[in-house]
Amino acid sequence: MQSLVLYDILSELPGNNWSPNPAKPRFVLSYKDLPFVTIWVEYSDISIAMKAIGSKPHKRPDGSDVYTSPVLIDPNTGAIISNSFEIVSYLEKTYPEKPIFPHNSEPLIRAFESAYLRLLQPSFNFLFARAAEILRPASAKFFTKVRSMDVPLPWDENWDANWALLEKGHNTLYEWYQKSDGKWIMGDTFSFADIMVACWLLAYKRVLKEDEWVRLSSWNGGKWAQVLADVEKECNLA
Ligand SMILES: N[C@@H](CCC(=O)N[C@@H](CS)C(=O)NCC(=O)O)C(=O)O
Repeated sequence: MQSLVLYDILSELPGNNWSPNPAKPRFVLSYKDLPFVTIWVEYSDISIAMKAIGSKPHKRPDGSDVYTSPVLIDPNTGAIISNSFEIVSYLEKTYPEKPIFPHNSEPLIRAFESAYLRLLQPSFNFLFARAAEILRPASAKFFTKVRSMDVPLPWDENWDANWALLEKGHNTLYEWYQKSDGKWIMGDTFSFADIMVACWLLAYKRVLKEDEWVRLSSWNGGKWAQVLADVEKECNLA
């Protein structure tokens, strides 16, 4: 089997990893024991790199084309896929061993993603502000320009109120986990829902200041540091 190729985004952090969307296929590839290599792209060069490999553009809210990371190339099938959920869905169909959508749960986990993202939304201003700090200057400038189309500047407004909303969101997520009779969202059955949560937690851990991550990961009795550690272990990334 030839190695799959994952396009991820560079940062100035040791080991690079920070972006939640490329992290999702990375965790899945690793969980499924699939061989892969990573190509690291500057945030400001994503469109150039993705156009060059023939990836399809998506649309920004203003209707303009946007090329995004992650993209996966599978040389075994010739597939070139963008969008993290479409990539993991492809991986599940093409490499069904060690399922991430057990018991036909893909539709429900797609719905879970929307509900979960709504809990995180209030934190995007400070997540974006911190992410801009760990990118190289040209990428930070580009990142600030394009992400401010989603969350208008200034990102340091309502900081404390948004932290409170993020904590409230995690209380809701905690209630969801409490309804499960195992350590995963689907009881004792591991799934992409847990990977998704871990990838966002990883982004917070990598991008936020140390004391900010300590604050977040201590909520709900330390649940969030634990979920991240458990998922990393399950995906052979610990
Ligand atoms: N929903 C998409 C989002 C992908 C996405 O927006 N990626 C960002 C980086 S995390 C990107 O490449 N942005 C480029 C731009 O906005 O110009 C996914 O899950 O893959």
